[in-house]
Amino acid sequence: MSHTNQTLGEFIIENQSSFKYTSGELSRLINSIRLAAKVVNHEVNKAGLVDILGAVGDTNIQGENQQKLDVYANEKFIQTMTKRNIVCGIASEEEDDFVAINSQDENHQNKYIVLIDPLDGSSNIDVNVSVGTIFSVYRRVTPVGTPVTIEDFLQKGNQQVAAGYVIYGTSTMLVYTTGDGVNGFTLNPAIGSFYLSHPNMQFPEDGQIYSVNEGNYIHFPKGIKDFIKYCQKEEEDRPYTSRYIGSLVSDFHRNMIKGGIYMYPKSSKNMNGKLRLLYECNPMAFLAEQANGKASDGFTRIMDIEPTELHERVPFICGSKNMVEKAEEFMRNA
Ligand code: P6P
Repeated sequence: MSHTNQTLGEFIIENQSSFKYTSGELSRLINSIRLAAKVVNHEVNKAGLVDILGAVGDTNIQGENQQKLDVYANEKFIQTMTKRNIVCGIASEEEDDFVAINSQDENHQNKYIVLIDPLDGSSNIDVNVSVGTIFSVYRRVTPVGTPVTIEDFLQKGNQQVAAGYVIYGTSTMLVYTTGDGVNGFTLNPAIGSFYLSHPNMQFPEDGQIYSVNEGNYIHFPKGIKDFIKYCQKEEEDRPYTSRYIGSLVSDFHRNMIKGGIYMYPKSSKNMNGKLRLLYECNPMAFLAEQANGKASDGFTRIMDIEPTELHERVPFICGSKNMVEKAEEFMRNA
């Protein structure tokens, strides 16, 4: 099949057999994420009209309760995945504990679990900056036929079977991997279909962009400070360009296309950094590695970190392989 104008649905069908666990359930799961992405996209794009439609907590002109968009996104993703009767449990940044999905699966036969950040960077919505949804998919490890437990969620990132993000930007894209490379699909809002626009996405091995909140510079470890000064030094292909928009999905997406590094290090203010291991760092690390990039906490591969709790945070360095390795070198030698 010609890949020009291939829809996400056609791509899933064409590539179904290449997925080693192929049984169609993962395809149906990706399809449920596709539906939720379109529903959330519609609401995110209306956000600027909230004054007309009613502020959060009010009832809008349709008489609907105006919800915070991250709460809305959380509900929509959980709802669509539940209805497809594929997952046995979901963990979310918006939920204190994991949500066991038993509604249509009273015999606990479903074998996938999903972890999501339903609307990362949602504080940017008020200033019209792109935001994103991040998702991570595993097979359960406890016996099928029993209720899902926390053990199913505390798996290392190297056990992921799929991961991806939706970026609600100048266009809305779904970018994901099932372990066979990274592909990007752009939504045509006129007809509500995603089209393969970025096949086989790859991080350039080198880049000229570094993304970090330099307002925290004085709180960073010495190795990170040394790497930032390296990026700014007038020599060879430097100084690099600093680009940081406070939205992980957007900074990651730009760096994957152009080459670059994103860092959210630990600091004296955030001893483990800010980003969550299970539903931010692991899925972005899976994508990065599948796109010839790299992701670590400065010393350890992100996907090899043993999780201990659902919402734990880790320092995060991710992007073009040579840039991540240079940052790791400064961290080792600090
Ligand atoms: P800071 C958004 O809240 C987020 O989780 C990421 O998307 C973003 O890169 C980071 O936090 C921004 O955090 O502390 O620099 O504002």
